[in-house]
Amino acid sequence: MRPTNKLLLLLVIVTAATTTFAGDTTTLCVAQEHDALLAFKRGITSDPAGRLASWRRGSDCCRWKGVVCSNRTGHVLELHLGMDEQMEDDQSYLSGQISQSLFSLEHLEHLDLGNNWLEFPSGGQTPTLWGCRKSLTYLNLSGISFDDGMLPPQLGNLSNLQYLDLSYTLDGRQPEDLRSMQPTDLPWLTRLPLLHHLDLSWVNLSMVHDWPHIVNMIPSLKVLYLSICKLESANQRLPHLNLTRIERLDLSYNNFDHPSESCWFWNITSLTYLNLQDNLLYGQFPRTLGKMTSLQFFDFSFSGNNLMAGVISPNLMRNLCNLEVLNFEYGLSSSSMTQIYESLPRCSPSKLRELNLGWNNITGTLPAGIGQFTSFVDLNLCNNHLTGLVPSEIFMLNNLTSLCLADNNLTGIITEEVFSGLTRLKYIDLSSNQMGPGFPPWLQRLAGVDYIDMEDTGITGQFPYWFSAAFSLAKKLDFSHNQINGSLPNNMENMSLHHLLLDGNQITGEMPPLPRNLISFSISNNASSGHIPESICESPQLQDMDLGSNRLEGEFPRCLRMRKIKSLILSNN
Ligand SMILES: *[C@@H]1O[C@H](CO)[C@@H](O)[C@H](O)[C@H]1NC(C)=O
Ligand SMILES: *[C@@H]1O[C@H](CO)[C@@H](O)[C@H](O)[C@H]1NC(C)=O
Ligand SMILES: *[C@@H]1O[C@H](CO)[C@@H](O)[C@H](O)[C@H]1NC(C)=O
Ligand SMILES: *[C@@H]1O[C@H](CO)[C@@H](O)[C@H](O)[C@H]1NC(C)=O
Ligand SMILES: *[C@@H]1O[C@H](CO)[C@@H](O)[C@H](O)[C@H]1NC(C)=O
Ligand SMILES: *[C@@H]1O[C@H](CO)[C@@H](O)[C@H](O)[C@H]1NC(C)=O
Ligand SMILES: *[C@@H]1O[C@H](CO)[C@@H](O)[C@H](O)[C@H]1NC(C)=O
Ligand SMILES: *[C@@H]1O[C@H](CO)[C@@H](O)[C@H](O)[C@H]1NC(C)=O
Ligand SMILES: *[C@@H]1O[C@H](CO)[C@@H](O)[C@H](O)[C@H]1NC(C)=O
Ligand SMILES: *[C@@H]1O[C@H](CO)[C@@H](O)[C@H](O)[C@H]1NC(C)=O
Ligand SMILES: *[C@@H]1O[C@H](CO)[C@@H](O)[C@H](O)[C@H]1NC(C)=O
Ligand SMILES: CC(=O)N[C@H]1CO[C@H](CO)[C@@H](O)[C@@H]1O
Repeated sequence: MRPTNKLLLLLVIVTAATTTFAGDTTTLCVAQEHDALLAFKRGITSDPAGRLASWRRGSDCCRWKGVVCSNRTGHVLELHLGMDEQMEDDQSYLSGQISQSLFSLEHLEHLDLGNNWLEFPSGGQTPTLWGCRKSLTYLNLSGISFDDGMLPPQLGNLSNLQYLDLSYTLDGRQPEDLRSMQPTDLPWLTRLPLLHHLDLSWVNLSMVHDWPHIVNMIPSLKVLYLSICKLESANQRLPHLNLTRIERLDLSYNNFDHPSESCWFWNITSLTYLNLQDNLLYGQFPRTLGKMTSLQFFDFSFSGNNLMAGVISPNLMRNLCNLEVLNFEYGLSSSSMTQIYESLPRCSPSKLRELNLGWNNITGTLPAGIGQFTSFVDLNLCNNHLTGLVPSEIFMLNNLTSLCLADNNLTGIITEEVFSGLTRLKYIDLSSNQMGPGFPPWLQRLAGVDYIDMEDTGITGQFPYWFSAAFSLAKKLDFSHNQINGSLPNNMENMSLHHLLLDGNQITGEMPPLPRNLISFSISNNASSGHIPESICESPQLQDMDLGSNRLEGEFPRCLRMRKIKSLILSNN
């Protein structure tokens, strides 16, 4: 070979590997990859936000938006084209077909196309020989549609994959006939030995009966999201559990309809997150739940069928010292407060922030010991059959921001002791209990609360003199359906209130100036009298006002400033 030829050959190789583009000496974009990316761009039929505007022929593709190259070799390593939550407006979706060219990028490690309106090449066109099959570690196709209604088994060739997000890919978009002909099959998943994050949420897996066996053959899994997958059961028997590293398991919104005790996953002590919301599981929880000491989040809400839901055995969760969130809303068969209370974690310090026991027909009284759960931020006991007095220890919950005791048969709060607590409370709902007669004096101590719901709590008598001052910072007050009489306080105008609800009381007298920032005000079914005052024009934000069924007379004042009004009820009967 003559020297000149050799030189020529060398030149060709150099050109192919590191072609640089005119005018820029620091760029490294590889020509083939530049072309592959442009081929992808050609498949995009709509890009209203111009997210690919910088992708121009002849320019350095390493500087294109969303493209990350290796500083050393100039190869494209990452493509960030997913829609993250900040961008979530209809204008920024890419739509079109995903070009096969993308999969020829041999060094691509990270491919994120999540949440765009893109279609994956269908059927025979699905690339088999993925150029990136050795390099890809992260693949996000969330929300992409697979035309033929099937996850391509070729994905099993991506042997270095660690993150795989295929959520919402088969979101009911499969044509009916294909759906029944080609049930989504999963064995290819077991060819991904490094996978630790798998999200198949909202993929119809109703035909994949052996799903626990398949996932059990991916021992590397740390995160498994199978929410809304139409899974029929979770009571398969696994001879041996390989998932010893799994931390997060989301099986919410499936159709498990068997005793919860028979589920296969209770032995996994590495779990920190377990979501079983919205299934039909029922019966006793197994003792092994009590050994899941890493658990931080457990959601069993909206479980069970009409007859049976979860049953907590005594002391069950006592040692779950890492629990932060426990949600049993609509999830327990009628049980007693004592029984549940006894089974809560007893740890020092306690980490339990959120306890939701709403809508469970729980009977009994609130134990004084509740005051030791000083870590509570959100406590929900709404819609149960609790009776008796709320113990004064509730005021020891200094971190509490939200408290719901609505719709029980509670008869008041013990407040003899001096207390300084509930300083962070923002939301309190005591509606449909018996908190009267008389305005409960402890309400004065809820100075920082935004939302106070005291509807239907048996309050009688007049508004106390401290009303406006005590609630000066509140945004919403609901005192409707009580027996409050006398006239409205006449020093309300500087209150911060946005919503004031006083329907169905026995309020009399003329209407004083209202809080200036009011958005909604209702005082229907009372006995307010006189003219509607001009001062109402000083609340320019008013949108909804119900003054119906009172004894008001005259015309509504002509307000130039009240432009936002949407609904105004004045009828007197
Ligand atoms: C490439 O270099 C830039 C700036 O010099 C640096 O911020 C970036 O992290 C480097 N990227 C890689 C993949 O090394
Ligand atoms: C995939 O992309 C979606 C949308 O941007 C995002 O919400 C999700 O967290 C991503 N998945 C992974 C595993 O990073
Ligand atoms: C990729 O996967 C498909 C389907 O599983 C298979 O037929 C094909 O041989 C695989 N190709 C390579 C290169 O592994
Ligand atoms: C889920 O798949 C099954 C079996 O292919 C089918 O009968 C069912 O209609 C599908 N459900 C939805 C909501 O697509
Ligand atoms: C996982 O456990 C099963 C038994 O359930 C066993 O047959 C299989 O070989 C294990 N797989 C891996 C990858 O460890
Ligand atoms: C779970 O643990 C129990 C008791 O330790 C044992 O009998 C059962 O076989 C275990 N199940 C699995 C799937 O490992
Ligand atoms: C609570 O009781 C009502 C009426 O008895 C019943 O309809 C409802 O299903 C019960 N709820 C739970 C969670 O058991
Ligand atoms: C209360 O909240 C603060 C800050 O959020 C936290 O540092 C503190 O540990 C909490 N107290 C308890 C008893 O959990
Ligand atoms: C409260 O008690 C009354 C009478 O004892 C009963 O009729 C009602 O159903 C109870 N309400 C709740 C929410 O438990
Ligand atoms: C208001 O109600 C209280 C308690 O029911 C009653 O004692 C008082 O006489 C009533 N006052 C008026 C003005 O109706
Ligand atoms: C409301 O604020 C204004 C201006 O600061 C003040 O003049 C007025 O006295 C206040 N009204 C009441 C009832 O505190
Ligand atoms: C004085 C008066 O008319 N009060 C009525 C206010 O509304 C409640 C509830 O509808 C009625 O019971 C009162 O009679």
